[in-house]
Amino acid sequence: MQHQHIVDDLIREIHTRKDLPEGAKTELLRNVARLRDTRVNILVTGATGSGKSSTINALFNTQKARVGQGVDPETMDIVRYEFDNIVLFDSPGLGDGKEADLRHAKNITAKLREKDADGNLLVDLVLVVLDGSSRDLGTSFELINQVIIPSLGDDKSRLLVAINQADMAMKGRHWNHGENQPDPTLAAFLEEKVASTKRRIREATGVDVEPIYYAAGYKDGGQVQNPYNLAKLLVWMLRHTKQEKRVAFAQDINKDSRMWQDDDRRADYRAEISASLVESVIVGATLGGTLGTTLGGMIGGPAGAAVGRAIGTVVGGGIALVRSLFG
Ligand SMILES: Nc1nc2c(ncn2[C@@H]2O[C@H](COP(=O)(O)OP(=O)(O)OP(=O)(O)O)[C@@H](O)[C@H]2O)c(=O)[nH]1
Ligand SMILES: [Mg+2]
Repeated sequence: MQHQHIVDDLIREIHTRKDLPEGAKTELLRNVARLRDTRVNILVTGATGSGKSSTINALFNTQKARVGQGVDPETMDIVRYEFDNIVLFDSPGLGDGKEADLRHAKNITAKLREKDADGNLLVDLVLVVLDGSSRDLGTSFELINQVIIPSLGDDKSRLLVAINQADMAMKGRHWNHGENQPDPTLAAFLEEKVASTKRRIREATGVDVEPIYYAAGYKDGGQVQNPYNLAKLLVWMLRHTKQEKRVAFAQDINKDSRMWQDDDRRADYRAEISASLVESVIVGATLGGTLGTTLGGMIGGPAGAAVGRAIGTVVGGGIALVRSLFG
């Protein structure tokens, strides 16, 4: 399928710059072209009905998801969605009966231990979606504490735990539909859910996670509820992804601004997303700041500073869409 890639915008932008020396242009173009191949692999798991599909649809540009959709050959239960730069594995959690649970646990363990062609762990991030409307999250803690955490290896930072359906946590009460946010009673209830989730994982495994709550939202006939705290979820996902790989999100995230509007306002999540994506592109374009010969020779002097500024503007222009979405 032919469609616009942010790398194409960047390349066009670099070509039109008059203030960049030819050598620098060549080098930037070569580095930027490589960004097209950046892959971030995300495993999404959680109980049936927790909202895995809704979360995927809200976060990403789902018309593309259908294109690459297929069943993972090794694991019949894990559905694979391929976007341009993000690859998603959608796996059932536990709670489907003893036999199915064993199979799911095996599949998840294998996926988390899988290595890519370079010998690195394939899965960059595992997002566990908890159903915030459920009073008994025991099965999800079993999944996290007994299946996922033991399969992560030494680096536990791949794990992200998020409580979905925040709007339904008190059976739909205390949700302010006009403002699309919880009222103070529900917010306090959700905070307690976050704290107890953190506690239950730490007590069982010694691992510290920073859970968040959000709502993926829904469309139900004429009824539409936009997501809540989805930008916060994306911030958390970006923080858990290696900086040089974050650029993958710039290409594939949902470009509908309504998805990113409503959140708890405890931080400027959209500004962080924008800065994080721009930074990631700059790091990629300049090869992690180490730079190649041409650019490297210029950095340090006044010419280097000018090139540095130019790169900033090139990237800013090249991912204008991201900046217009997130400010
Ligand atoms: N009110 C509300 N409903 C939600 C939210 N997220 C998902 N839902 C609803 O919850 C139901 C299940 O959502 P899915 O996204 O299909 O859940 P899933 O985890 O993919 O489920 P399986 O694929 O069956 O394992 C659907 O009816 C969604 O519309 C939310 O944030 N708020
Ligand atoms: Mg689903």
